[in-house]
Amino acid sequence: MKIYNHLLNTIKQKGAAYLVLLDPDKLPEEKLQGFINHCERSGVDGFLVGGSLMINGDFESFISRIKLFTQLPIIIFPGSITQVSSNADAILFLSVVSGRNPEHLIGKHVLAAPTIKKSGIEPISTAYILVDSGSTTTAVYMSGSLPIPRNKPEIAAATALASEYLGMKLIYLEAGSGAEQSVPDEMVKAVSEQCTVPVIVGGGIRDSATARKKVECGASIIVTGNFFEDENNWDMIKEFANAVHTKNSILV
Ligand code: 1GP
Repeated sequence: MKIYNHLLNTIKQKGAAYLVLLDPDKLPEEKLQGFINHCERSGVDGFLVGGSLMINGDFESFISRIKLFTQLPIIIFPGSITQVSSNADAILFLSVVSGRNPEHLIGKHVLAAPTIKKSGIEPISTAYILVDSGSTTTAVYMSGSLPIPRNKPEIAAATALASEYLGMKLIYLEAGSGAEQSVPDEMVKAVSEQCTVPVIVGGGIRDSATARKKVECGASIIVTGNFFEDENNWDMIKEFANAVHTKNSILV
């Protein structure tokens, strides 16, 4: 539980943790080192790595390259069962608990578990809750499941609580990468009030004030991906990190 405990400590010390998503299909190889250096200097707490399709290159070498450039935790955020690498530190062992598709609740897990064990990386059991964000996101489409309606925070809260009772260590509220709307504040609040395990919020977060607001509503980990695929935005990573780190923030 090294990485999980590291996340818990970071949350305790900083108020919340800030993770940046690296998608092999969206981040060109030549920009990888520069982006990672930028994130490290700006106070990012770790990287999630994964993608829905993996059209470009191979996952293993992408992870190896990231490892060359950073000491920060590298946590796989798998888009499929092929996204496992011993070069990462941990993997979010995601179950799409918002849906009722058995393949994404347990089926894929049976196939992936032996490979994860062999790789030696730390699996972190995570309840993956897809939330409607105004249009069909890749995550909703690929999982073949319905997201939780935006105006039903009580369903999200009950789903999260059931997941915690089942032993899951993290709750991931996901609006979907590039979502039009982020997870509603009321839903973040309702879920955070029900659960004692950390709540991750991601999808459609494009400004630091929104990131801060999610933390104020109870989120313990904020994830951004899309917004920093544009190099012109890299100077704002620090602003995001400071907004998330409520305990030691010097807001810029
Ligand atoms: C996706 O939550 C992450 O799984 C990040 O979403 O790319 O919209 O920031 P964005």
